Amino acid sequence: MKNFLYSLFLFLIPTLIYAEDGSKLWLRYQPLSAKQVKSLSMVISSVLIEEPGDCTAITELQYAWKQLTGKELPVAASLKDYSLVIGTEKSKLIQSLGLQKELQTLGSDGFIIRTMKSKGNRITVIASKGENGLLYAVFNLLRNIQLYVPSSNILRTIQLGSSPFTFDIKEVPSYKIRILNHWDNLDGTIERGYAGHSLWKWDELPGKLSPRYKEYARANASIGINGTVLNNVNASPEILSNAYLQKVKALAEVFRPYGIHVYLSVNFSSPAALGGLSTSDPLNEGVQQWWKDKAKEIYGLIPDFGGFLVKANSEGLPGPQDFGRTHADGANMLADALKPYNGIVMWRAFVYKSSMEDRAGQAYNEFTPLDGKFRSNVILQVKNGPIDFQPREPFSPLFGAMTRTALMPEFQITQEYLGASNHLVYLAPLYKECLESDTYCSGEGSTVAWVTDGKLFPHPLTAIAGVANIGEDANWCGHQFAQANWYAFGRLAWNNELTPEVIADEWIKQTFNQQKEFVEPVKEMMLASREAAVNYMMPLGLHHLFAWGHHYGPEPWCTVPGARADWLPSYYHKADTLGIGFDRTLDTGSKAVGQYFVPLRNDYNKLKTCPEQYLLWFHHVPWKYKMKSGQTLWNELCYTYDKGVQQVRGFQKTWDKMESFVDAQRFHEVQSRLKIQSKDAVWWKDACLLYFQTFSRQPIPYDIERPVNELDSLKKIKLNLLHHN
Ligand code: BDP
Repeated sequence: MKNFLYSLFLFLIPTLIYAEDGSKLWLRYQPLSAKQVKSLSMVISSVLIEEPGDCTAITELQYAWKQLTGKELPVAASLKDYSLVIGTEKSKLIQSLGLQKELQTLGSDGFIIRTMKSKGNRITVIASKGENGLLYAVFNLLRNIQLYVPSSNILRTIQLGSSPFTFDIKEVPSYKIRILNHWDNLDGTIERGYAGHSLWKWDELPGKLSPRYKEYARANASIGINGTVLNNVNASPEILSNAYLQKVKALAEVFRPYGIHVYLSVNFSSPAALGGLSTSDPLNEGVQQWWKDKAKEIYGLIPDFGGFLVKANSEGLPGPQDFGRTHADGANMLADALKPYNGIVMWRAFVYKSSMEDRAGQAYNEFTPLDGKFRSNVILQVKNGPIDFQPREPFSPLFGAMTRTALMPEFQITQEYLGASNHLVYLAPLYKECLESDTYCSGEGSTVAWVTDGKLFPHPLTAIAGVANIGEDANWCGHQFAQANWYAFGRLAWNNELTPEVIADEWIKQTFNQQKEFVEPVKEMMLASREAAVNYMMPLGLHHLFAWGHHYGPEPWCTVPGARADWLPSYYHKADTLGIGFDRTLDTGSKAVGQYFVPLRNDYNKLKTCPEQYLLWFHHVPWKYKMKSGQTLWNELCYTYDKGVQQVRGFQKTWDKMESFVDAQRFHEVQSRLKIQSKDAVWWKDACLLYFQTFSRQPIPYDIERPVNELDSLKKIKLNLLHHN
């Protein structure tokens, strides 16, 4: 009997330990070993709280400490050896440590974590100007403890710390506003959302508060996100009704202790649609007054409300041009209404008309003439590329082109064009590729990061946005690895110099485990995954080959009677018997290449100097054109698609080997999605190659895997995903 119970116990242990569904994200705080707890106590053994009242930073610290060490950190009444001292510049003790001057340089969110001596005691100080800085510091400290204590037994010298057991960290975020954009509709659906319904339970609010609201705020604060736009950019005027504002207020109250400001997407015709006015013309006084009254109402309810996000005159939405006014007229009117309360307007540059003009060049042509015409509390929100969140795009030429206007990058975290929540695609390399791109607007080194974070042009506003991939699924993001994209966006918004490697390393260790045999191969898989997706979907600069109605699978042949040309793949690939690709060159093409600064303009313009990853973005290239590899374009295309397929097979092999390192649920979830990804990669490869082969009239090189599908049957696939194009 005893033996039986013992084996039952052994059998149950793994299930008990391993019952994980991903809901804790990267905030799992796995217990440290006794040895590690001991070594940690040689650095921090009590906390001296120099912050009056409720302080979220302290609550978070105590919660995590208990998870990590099994007990709370004793609160000290006075300074002792190994005290952790936490306080803002208002604290007498912090002032007495001589940190005040330094704190002035850190802005409201920056912080210091420093080991120092005070009155003979060796202490670690966490100091900042305001409470938010303390929160970010605590999360930083906790991250460092998790990342470094387990591997070294003693706390590694962190950053500038000169001897073991010391901290010397000083951080100031790259962007002042680090914001998520939720494309959540008021009916609970999410545009391009792949993790279930919206987190926001509008029907239950404001009376009932889901516990997940607070969890959401914690997760965001832990990676430095400090703003959230709650509703879809395709905004319903209803969001500004008093009934909805009461609901927004309830959410804002949950988020406030975590330093998260709430913003709303607004519909430009709200004065008419909601207010009953006869017009929404931004130069009409009644309209201006309506927005001023609305701003007053909002700030009366939510004093720290952040401002508005606006999609106007884009994809059928109303905007100032409906009244013969400019984007600047529209944005400035809203900015004036928000100004008395320090609110801002994020005005989207994602604007293109159904016209003969190359879509890639339209936003630039629309906005650059308006440079210098926007109020100081307006910031233009620009998607990373000139088209629309494709697997790979060159950076938008608007970056660097508007030196007198604040510009913020918009990235997509949700995988609209990257396999939704079925494909494992780690997006930090995509974000980083854009941020590191040199615009050359002020000579070499004028990267998108520097153009937008205030280093090059000192705008009062700096911001960065990510379209959220969060829904009500237990694991928040649909795919366990999609959590890494939320994490990576936050970390890069905080520090745009971090590398995808470092971020992946942090995420894996906190989300799964620290074992090298697990961390290294999984990291390698993540780092290769974005390029793999480009390879099996749209290599060599191809873009927008997606199926009509949803953006999941391939449909390069797609035709829809009466559809806008620029919503069809053939507009982008332009395949014919001569070659493939969009000619955007100066002499024979759309001239969009001329929107880039020299030397990019020249490099992109010439076939020989155009980077091959953008080749078919800028050029219509003959099938037999010789690539750098020596292969013809057609063969290179085939090899690259095949490479993408093989890479995903490789990810499957990597992951299958990891079974013993991961809890069963998360292991199987990822495993089954990799199977789908593998099949989808073949689907993409076969669809694109078999279709383009009807133009190239060349064989698929015989040394690669043969197609397993018939073009005719691929053409019949219709997925039942309801979305407009
Ligand atoms: C496209 C999406 C569409 C969005 C639009 C936007 O397909 O659902 O409304 O972008 O960003 O990527 O406004």
